[in-house]
Amino acid sequence: MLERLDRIEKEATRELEVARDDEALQAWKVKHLGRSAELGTIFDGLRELDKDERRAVGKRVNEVKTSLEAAYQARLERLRQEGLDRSLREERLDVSLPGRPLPRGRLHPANQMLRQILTVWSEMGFQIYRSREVETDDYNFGLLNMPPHHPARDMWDTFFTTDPGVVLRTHTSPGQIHVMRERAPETIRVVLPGMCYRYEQITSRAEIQFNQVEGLAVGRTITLSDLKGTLNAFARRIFGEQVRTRFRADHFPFTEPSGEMDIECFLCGGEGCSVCKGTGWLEILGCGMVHPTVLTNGGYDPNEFNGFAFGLGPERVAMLKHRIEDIRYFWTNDMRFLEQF
Ligand code: FA5
Repeated sequence: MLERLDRIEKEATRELEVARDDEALQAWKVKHLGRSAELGTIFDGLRELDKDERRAVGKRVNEVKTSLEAAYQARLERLRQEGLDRSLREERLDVSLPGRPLPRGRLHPANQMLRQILTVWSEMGFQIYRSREVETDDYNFGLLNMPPHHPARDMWDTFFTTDPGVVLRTHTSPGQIHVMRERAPETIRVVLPGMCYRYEQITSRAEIQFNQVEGLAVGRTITLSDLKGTLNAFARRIFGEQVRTRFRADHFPFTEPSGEMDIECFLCGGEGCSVCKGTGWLEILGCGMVHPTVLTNGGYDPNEFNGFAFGLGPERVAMLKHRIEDIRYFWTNDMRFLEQF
């Protein structure tokens, strides 16, 4: 019996040495130290032995069991240590490596410009007012002094919808009527930003979708000088104190008199180049004194009230400020362009 115990100890020890993972170790434990292990059977059979033999074998069974348990613990510890060493060796972490940069989203350059422009106007006391992008024909044209079939409607190539009388706004000017009808007879000082749509030939300076910022001031003593002074103050805040501007007479049915404001060309410094088509100036906005008919349509008595209005293109302003040569970059989603802002 004692030899059998020696054999069990020897075999179990040998098997333990080749157990290389948790699974094998577990199987070994069940086989040699579990309920139906050979060692247990000997233990159960002790009572059938005579007294002296029972003492000797019992002692030896306990010794073997204790030694196997100790060997199991040692092996378990060793395997854990080996696993730890291996993972430290193979999955080594270089804490001095620079981290991987997480790409951060940012504002689109058109929105950055729009926000900058709106900040300037709000600092100058203009309230920001939102207005709809889908308009009725009446708001986009009729109430702005362009009744049906008026030839001036052709100044804007319009996207019509399948609903008769509903269009995508071609400019932010219909917002003037919304504000006036909401505020009359109070005085007004607002800007209305937003997207406009025109069925136009796309070129380096014209898109079919672009932002505008409309401005409207209504009061009792507003003059053309107020309009010019306000727009010049705006230009200085956006382009710097040195900026040169000029006003040209123009025609819009909803203002009288009407004009356009140009900024001196950034590329040639006013000498004339391909960007400014040789003129030395770049147009950024249309403006004028609000037409009496428009004031009336907005709910104001033109004998008592007057006002000025303007509509500027933020993308055109951004092109000037950042020397962007082609407006199409704004909406082609080219990351090489967008990441520069
Ligand atoms: C108008 O849209 C008038 N509603 C502006 C106005 C408002 C005049 C109030 C008087 C009183 P115009 O079509 O010129 O005018 O456009 C105004 C500005 O929008 C232009 O100066 C330009 O900066 C911008 N803009 C016009 N068309 C485009 C286009 N296709 N792509 C990009 N920007 C444009």
